Amino acid sequence: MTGLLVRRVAGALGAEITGVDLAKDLADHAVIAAIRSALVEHQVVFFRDQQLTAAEQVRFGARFGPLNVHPYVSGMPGQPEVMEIIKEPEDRINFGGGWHSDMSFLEKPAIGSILYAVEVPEFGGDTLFASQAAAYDALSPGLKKALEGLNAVHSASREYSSSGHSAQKRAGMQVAEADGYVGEFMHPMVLTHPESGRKALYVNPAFTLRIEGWKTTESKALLDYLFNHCRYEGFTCRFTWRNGSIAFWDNRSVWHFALNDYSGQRRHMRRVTVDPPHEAVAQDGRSVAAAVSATEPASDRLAVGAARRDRAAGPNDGVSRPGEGQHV
Ligand SMILES: O=C(O)CCC(=O)C(=O)O
Ligand SMILES: [Fe+2]
Repeated sequence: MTGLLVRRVAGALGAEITGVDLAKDLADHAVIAAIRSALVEHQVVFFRDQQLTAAEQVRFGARFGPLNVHPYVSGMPGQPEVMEIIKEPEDRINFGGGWHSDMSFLEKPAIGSILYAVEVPEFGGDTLFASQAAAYDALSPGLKKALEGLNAVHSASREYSSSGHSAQKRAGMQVAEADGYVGEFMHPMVLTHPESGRKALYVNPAFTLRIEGWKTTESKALLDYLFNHCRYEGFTCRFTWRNGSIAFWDNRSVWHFALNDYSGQRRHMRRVTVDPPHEAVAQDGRSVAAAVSATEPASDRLAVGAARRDRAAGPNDGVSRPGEGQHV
């Protein structure tokens, strides 16, 4: 037992975790394993009343994998992996104000994002999350089959262009415009989660440009259908921030959307972003499968498996019922 309590907040995704102080050095792998396991199961997990310095947030994030340095958004001085997401009262456009999954425009997209609320507006500024695993599950067997094996092309070119939302000038943030060719990367339209085995749709309106090998018009028709399907209210949950709240989401199966309904007020968040494990490269240059990141002790992985087995076998049958949390 780790003392953690995991309580679901909505039908499709989302759980709040209590009983942990994330500012502590969680050298206790069982706690990290339990958080990782809750994240895999619930796709986004929330924490309240935390007090984290940027360095403590980095230490916590690094327990889940190497941290990403954003190619366009400047990090904090001396801490490039910490992004400050700030909307000043005079700013009109917020950051992340459309459905997306973070960093799908990279060759190796980030697996998780950990967002900490430093200062929230008096009202508004909630974040919406949508389960792309639930969106996939709800498709017909016919469309699921049709999507199998299809790849989509993702790029930062639209969103970070001079007219794109992400690259708009904001008083409190430095965001570079994608200049010239920024790369296009293909990802499967259906991702199988490496830890849960669950399938999820992996396309998003911000960064997915087209379906590989399809005409633009064909591509647009299917992507528009999917984008509309994927944001169905029944696949979502909504998080109302307080100072000290944290959301940790799995970009492989979750879209999110930062609401921009607090004009004239300030909102200040801090994010660290978890990359997939770096691939170890053997002496002959081939990549070594099942690479374990430098920041993730091998025992973490074993502990995750063990935590899952314990849950399945223990007095808790793993099924949470309304009003009941799961002690893990
Ligand atoms: O500010 C938010 O609620 C989310 C912004 C966003 O898209 C992100 O941090 O990835
Ligand atoms: Fe985002």
